[in-house]
Amino acid sequence: MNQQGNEPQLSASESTRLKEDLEESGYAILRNVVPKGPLRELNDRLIEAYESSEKFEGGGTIVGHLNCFPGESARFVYDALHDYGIVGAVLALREGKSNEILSRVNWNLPDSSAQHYHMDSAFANDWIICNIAIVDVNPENGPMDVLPGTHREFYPYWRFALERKAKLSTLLAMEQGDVLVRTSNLWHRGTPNRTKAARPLMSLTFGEPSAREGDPFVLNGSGITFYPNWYGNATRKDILRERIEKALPVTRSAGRFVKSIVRPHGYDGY
Ligand SMILES: O=C(O)CCC(=O)C(=O)O
Ligand SMILES: [Fe+2]
Repeated sequence: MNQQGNEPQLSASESTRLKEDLEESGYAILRNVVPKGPLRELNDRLIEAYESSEKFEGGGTIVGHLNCFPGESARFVYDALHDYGIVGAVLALREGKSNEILSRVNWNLPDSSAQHYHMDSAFANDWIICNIAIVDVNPENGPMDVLPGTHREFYPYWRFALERKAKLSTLLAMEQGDVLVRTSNLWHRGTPNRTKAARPLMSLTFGEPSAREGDPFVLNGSGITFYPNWYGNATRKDILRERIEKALPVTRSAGRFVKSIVRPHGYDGY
């Protein structure tokens, strides 16, 4: 991607608000950035691709959260963020750091469960995520739940739990075309989708370590590919684990709690 030269910029007031909100809360929402018509078409394409894709067992299908590379069909979203000045603002915030881009969609299936709260990164190696609402996101179809301010210091899981950080729970309603800009150090989770339609939420990440140089919209071919979110699906054990955690989410939190004490990872994410 061409990230050099004079990028379009946000207005001075939007730029100040973005910086302040990111610092204070760990996220900011910019409204009505991406045009709705092309987003509707993108959603239609995603639905079509999902219906015709080969289904796998486990790999997030039990808890109801999948990932997807949207390929070429999502390039216009990057262009809209670029033209609005969001790309320029993110690059300015990350001056001197790596800014390779990854483009994905979080595909929250009907009847999904809540994810566990997590950060997307290791604390010391943060990046920026722009989440774009491909459809309206409301309390029914699985809004993202964020815990404002939790990006400011590192919480090992035992502290996260004992200090009851989950009380900060804030469900982010978004309209189609809105953009959530957040730091990867902000604790958050996906929530249950109680509707009959999947809820797609796009993400463009800047500086994620697994991102490779080159065009993020031709990654894995330029088509649409669905793949597992967190849970593996290589073995029966992976699938069993996902079933158990769906039925009894406390098994995961208890495991994380103990692990964060006996085997602290320092600044690791998840
Ligand atoms: O789909 C969402 O709302 C959030 C998903 C997420 O945070 C993740 O998979 O890391
Ligand atoms: Fe996440």
